Amino acid sequence: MPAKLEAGKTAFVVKNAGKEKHNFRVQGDGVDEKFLLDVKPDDSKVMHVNLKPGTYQITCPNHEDMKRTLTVE
Ligand SMILES: [Cu+2]
Repeated sequence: MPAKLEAGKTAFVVKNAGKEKHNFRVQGDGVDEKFLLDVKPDDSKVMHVNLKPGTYQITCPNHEDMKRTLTVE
């Protein structure tokens, strides 16, 4: 996924190409979204969010080492 995005409505298409269940959490600036159910291997889900300019943390709640910082401009 990109490290930077334009502010506004965004759709994250989250594809699980691994062998374990993953989730996708976006946190920051009043936003805290994740999938109700994990994304299974070989499955994909779409998350629609409206992001204001700021810094967001992207994490997988199932795996502590999976994190990214997203900058929205
Ligand atoms: Cu994970």
